[in-house]
Amino acid sequence: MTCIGPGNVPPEIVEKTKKHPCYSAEAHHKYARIHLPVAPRCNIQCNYCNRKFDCVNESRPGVTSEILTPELAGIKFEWVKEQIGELSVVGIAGPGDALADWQYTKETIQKIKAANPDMTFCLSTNGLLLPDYAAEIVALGIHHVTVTVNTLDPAIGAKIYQYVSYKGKYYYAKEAAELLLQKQLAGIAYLAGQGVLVKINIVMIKGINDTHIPEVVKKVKELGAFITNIMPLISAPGSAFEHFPQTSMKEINELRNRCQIDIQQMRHCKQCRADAIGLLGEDRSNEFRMCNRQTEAAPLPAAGPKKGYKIAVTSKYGKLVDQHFGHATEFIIYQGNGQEFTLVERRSVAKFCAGVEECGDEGEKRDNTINAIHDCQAVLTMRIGQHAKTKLAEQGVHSIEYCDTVENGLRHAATVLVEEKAAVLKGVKVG
Ligand code: CLF
Ligand code: SF4
Repeated sequence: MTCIGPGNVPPEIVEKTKKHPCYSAEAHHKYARIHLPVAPRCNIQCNYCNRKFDCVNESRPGVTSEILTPELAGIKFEWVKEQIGELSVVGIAGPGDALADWQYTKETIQKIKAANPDMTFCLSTNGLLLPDYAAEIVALGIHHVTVTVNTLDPAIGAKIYQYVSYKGKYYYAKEAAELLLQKQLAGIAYLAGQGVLVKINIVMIKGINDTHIPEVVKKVKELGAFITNIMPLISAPGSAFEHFPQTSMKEINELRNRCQIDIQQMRHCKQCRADAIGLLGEDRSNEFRMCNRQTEAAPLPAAGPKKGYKIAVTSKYGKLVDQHFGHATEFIIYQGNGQEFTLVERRSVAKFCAGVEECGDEGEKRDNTINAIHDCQAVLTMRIGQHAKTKLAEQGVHSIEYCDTVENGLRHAATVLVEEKAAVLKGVKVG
């Protein structure tokens, strides 16, 4: 096998990199990226992370993101592409780990790439699952991958990582750090050897890994990494490192200068959100919240059964279907014939999902939530975990994921129910 290293990058990847705002300092004023938050789960626990917030390895803590299905991500991408002409990169940066939710990450990229082959695709990961998915990453045509490597020393790693969860087993202390490191190094070497431009993020944590970072830089260079991005620690509120001192930019820059002799240094990282949009220094994610999208009225469905449909909706303020099933503290119950609906009731429930990574977990609260809507034909929600979906289906309740106005959502749900009924009459299974 011919190895492709940073010195002999194929010309088409060089061209793409010139338009990548993170990989090229010149590009960051001219080209925009969109992060699509389709990967909520994570398989490790960093001590500077609190899962209520985005992944700190690639994004700023303290801001939660909307979470999208691959389908909604595709819709969002098209919307943003129409508005931002300089959009050149689609990145998956959590809010958890892009590979912990590889199926969603992959589906999102496949979908968008099929219609936009010139777009550059990018992902960021803690690296634990890299050896498992690196071949698929290469096959998918992803040429830019970021891996966060904070240490080469398992004793230091034991201070940074609370646990690592791999193939159903939890690892702790040095054993966890050793496993993570082994996977990171193998994955980086493989990707670099396949011509992928690997960026290494390193979180500088004073008193933990700061003096050791030059060794990390040398090692990843040896493995074929393209660039390193030494970032200041910004601990998430509620994390184990919450009260650790924040590293100053002076200290970061001194370290970058020291490491520059080994490998090029990224100096313009904005530690952006997992749903960031636009130029690096000019986040426009607020303009592009899915639930602010102006949409046309959905087509009227055929009239439903005489006694009508009962549909439970999860919504933050009652206007939009903008809440995750597990985050709902009440269901708004609508009843109608499919063409007209009336709000008939509000049912309170206990929220069962404490953080994005726990969605779909077992729990008494979730069962109570499911029982609360057992008499409805459908639940209309922004997103729902597979387990809850299955449990609802056992009770005859359809889970319909949607993100738009409640009015359009009810029409959409009625259409789905009508089609489902027609399909059942024909003996066809829908979905
Ligand atoms: Fe996003 Fe990361 Fe790709 Fe860039 S961000 S997945 S490489 S497209 Fe960029 Fe943002 Fe810094 Fe990341 S400024 S946090 S380095
Ligand atoms: Fe949090 Fe990211 Fe670390 Fe996972 S990899 S624990 S999401 S900082």
